[in-house]
Amino acid sequence: MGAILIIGACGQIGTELTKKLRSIYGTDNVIASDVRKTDPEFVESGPFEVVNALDFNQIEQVIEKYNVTDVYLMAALLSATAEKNPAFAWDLNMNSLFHVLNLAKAGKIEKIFWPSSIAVFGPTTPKQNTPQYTVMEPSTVYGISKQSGERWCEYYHNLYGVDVRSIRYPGLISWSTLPGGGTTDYAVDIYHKALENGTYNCFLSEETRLPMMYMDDAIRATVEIMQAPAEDIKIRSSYNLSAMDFTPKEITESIKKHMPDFTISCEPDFRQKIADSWPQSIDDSSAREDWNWKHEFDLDAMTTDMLEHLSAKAE
Ligand code: AKB
Repeated sequence: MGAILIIGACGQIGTELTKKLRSIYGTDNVIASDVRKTDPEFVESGPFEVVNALDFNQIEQVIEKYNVTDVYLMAALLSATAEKNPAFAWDLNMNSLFHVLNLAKAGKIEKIFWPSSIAVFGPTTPKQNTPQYTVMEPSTVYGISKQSGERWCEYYHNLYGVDVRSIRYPGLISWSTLPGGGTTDYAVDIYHKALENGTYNCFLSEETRLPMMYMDDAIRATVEIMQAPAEDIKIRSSYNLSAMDFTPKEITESIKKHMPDFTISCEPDFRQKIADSWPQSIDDSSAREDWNWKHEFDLDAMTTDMLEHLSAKAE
């Protein structure tokens, strides 16, 4: 295996993924890249290149410079931001994927990780325990781009033998990086506001149930699917992946076990409609069977870890 390139390394998942991959494969073998240099500490922590995910030549140059074999394409506009700029979201989410798929088709890289999302499902999908294969009529531009991307991944695998692997991430929660423009972002913000103000105003209604996962589990899943033998990866569109599901009310109850005076209010905005179109819980038995996926964190374990880390960070 040659070097690893992470495109979109400064985002919520990219930052954590870069750290994890560097701890496994060595700092110099993991090239972080993003469209701009954001956090100087992160940028200086190892090899970093400015790469616009829409610029095929830039990606190709970095791949050649570092002898990259594996690419993790994490650059994307998430659900809420994408609704505000549908044309750019479609351009970024689709064309960055085509660039990387075409580099693999041309034999310039060996393996791709590309994240999909529960947003591939829509209002006509069964909401509880949503199966791997089911009705998929996404109603957001983000969901449409992810569903189309899944079809293209499978197509490139079947026709050109491209080794592309993918997970349908649920909402992801981490203490170290903030999410950027998703519908599930409230589940990160709520912990910050609990510690800062003791109260939180949620943009989803208190009974809105969504599938969620702690970042530690999501990163481990990403590493594990990429390390699995190619023949174990039987699904080349994207795997359902699940850990927990909860409502704003339930996460509040979990926080109250540590901070009994914590309160929330709810003022649903445009993101409510997006959340209402998504599954409430996910059946991920294919991932569990094919590459032995197992989650570790449930809601209370995540709350304990989040509050511990965020409190320590604030000191
Ligand atoms: C979002 O809310 O847009 C993302 C996702 C579920 O893909 N977190």
